[in-house]
Amino acid sequence: MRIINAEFVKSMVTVELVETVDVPEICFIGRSNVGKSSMINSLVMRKIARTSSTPGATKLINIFDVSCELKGERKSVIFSDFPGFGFSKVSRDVSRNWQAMIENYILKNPKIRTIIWLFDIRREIDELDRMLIDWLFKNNLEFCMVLTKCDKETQSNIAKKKRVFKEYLENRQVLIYSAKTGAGKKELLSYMAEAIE
Ligand SMILES: Nc1nc2c(ncn2[C@@H]2O[C@H](COP(=O)(O)OP(=O)(O)O)[C@@H](O)[C@H]2O)c(=O)[nH]1
Ligand SMILES: [Mg+2]
Repeated sequence: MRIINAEFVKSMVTVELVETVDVPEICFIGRSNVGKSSMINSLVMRKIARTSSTPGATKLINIFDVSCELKGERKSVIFSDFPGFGFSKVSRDVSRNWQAMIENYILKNPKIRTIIWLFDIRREIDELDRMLIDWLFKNNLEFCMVLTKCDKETQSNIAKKKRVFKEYLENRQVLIYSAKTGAGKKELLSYMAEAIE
């Protein structure tokens, strides 16, 4: 899959769904500051998503229309950049709202082909992550864990962490990514191509 162009469409608060018919969608979720916006920018090779070193900056779902070439054909895909969850400064209520928002949005949107779950490679899985994993499994949602900022780890640590997380996720695929070096981009694009085919 090759990305040709990408445009920002809109920001949404909640249940309002993207009205475009028959366009497959890929969601990007994960903690604040994990690198969601940076990943989108690096995938589309344009600065369309706002990045920030201040955690919790994105409070809306940002929708991008991405056009790509897949097996010689031009296709449209929606990328949706979700607000981060689990930031310690947000109150319990905000966390609950976030949960209600993604639950609503994801469960009511049949066009979603997969969820890219970004996870900072330097972190460990905590209770909030476990809740997310349970929710993904319980609802039979297609997802892929992507270990971000892998430029911050040694090759041997990367391999070790990939193995541990993979085992934890009942042998699902775990990918790595660096928006800084482009590591893992090819593999992530192939995974996404498979998901939208
Ligand atoms: N070293 C490194 N830093 C990154 C990477 N991706 C994002 N960052 C940094 O992490 C911070 C948060 O990134 P951002 O994309 O805004 O995260 P978001 O809140 O998940 O959208 C920014 O300071 C980025 O420059 C990466 O792959 N490697
Ligand atoms: Mg962001």
